[in-house]
Amino acid sequence: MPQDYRFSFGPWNIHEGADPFGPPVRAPIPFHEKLPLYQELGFEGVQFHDDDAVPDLNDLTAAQIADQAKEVKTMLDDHGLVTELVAPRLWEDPRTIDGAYTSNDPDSRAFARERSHITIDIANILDTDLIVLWLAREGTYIREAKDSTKAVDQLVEAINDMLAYDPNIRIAIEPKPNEPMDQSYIPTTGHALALAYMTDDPERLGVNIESAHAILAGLDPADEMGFALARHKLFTVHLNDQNGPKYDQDKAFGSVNLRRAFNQVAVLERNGYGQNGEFVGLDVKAMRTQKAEVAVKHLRNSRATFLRLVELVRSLNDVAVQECIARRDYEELDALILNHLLGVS
Ligand code: 3MF
Ligand code: MG
Repeated sequence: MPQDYRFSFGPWNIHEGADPFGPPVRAPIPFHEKLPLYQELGFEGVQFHDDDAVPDLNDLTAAQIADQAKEVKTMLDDHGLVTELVAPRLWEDPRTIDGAYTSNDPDSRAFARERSHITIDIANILDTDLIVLWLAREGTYIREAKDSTKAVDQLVEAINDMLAYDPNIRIAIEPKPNEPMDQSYIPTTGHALALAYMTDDPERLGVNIESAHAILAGLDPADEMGFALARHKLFTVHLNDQNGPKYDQDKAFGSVNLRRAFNQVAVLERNGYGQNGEFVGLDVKAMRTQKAEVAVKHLRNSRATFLRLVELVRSLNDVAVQECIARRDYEELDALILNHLLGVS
């Protein structure tokens, strides 16, 4: 088994099974009980929302937040885990109902900036320089509600503010075309990277590409990753799978379309992803039907699928592939790939 990849996930990947139409079906597992599961499942990186690390942080003083973050850091050390990233959760507070950085209300925008500073403080204590921005409510339900041009400036200003607040952080934008909004301002990798290059320090900006988000946008996740990798902008990934452009499903990696997963692994592997410390991050949900005692199999399975696909990428007959390409015989190449995935030659 290839062992040269490091894996991560966020504690929200072990969840209670609630969906928009039904309540939780599994008891919540406290954070300290999730931590031992990481190594058991083969993971060493933890992804956090700011309030995964410090719950109810809006009600705490800066000193209290720092104390709690330090406790979490000690817990991680005790379990041999490291923090990969921290993301401000800007979509649940009443003040961010109409968006955070692009809210029409200046008080909401100020709250979002302040909260982002707190996220950065927590990241420093947890010893990571990587901040992820999923711009969840930065968009509209109706086009007339906001000014799309102004929104771009507001997003650039908010990012510049974070870059200035801490000269060491890097920011990975996680694009998603819809949900919870019906239109988001940063729907694709192209939008995210264009925004990155509008900021004061594009070097410190990159993307977090989630397979399902690309599929929701009608795009191929491997090509989205390739676009970012071409300029060393793939700071992290959220691998998962998605059955069509429907609601966000966060299915286990490769579970819908194995070939699409193979191509994501191939583009990562061939571009040296991971060799500069990048993690293979997952953003997967167990099926709601899954009983509590077996509700982490989606993580174990996704990791195992990734590693099996790494082996398949490495064992692909590249000479035969190149011969097909040279002859422009893509039907033969198609068969070659399918047979390789099927384990027949
Ligand atoms: C939503 C997501 C989010 C983000 C997370 C970190 C809950 O579709 O993918 O997961 O990944 O907030 O940015
Ligand atoms: Mg995600």
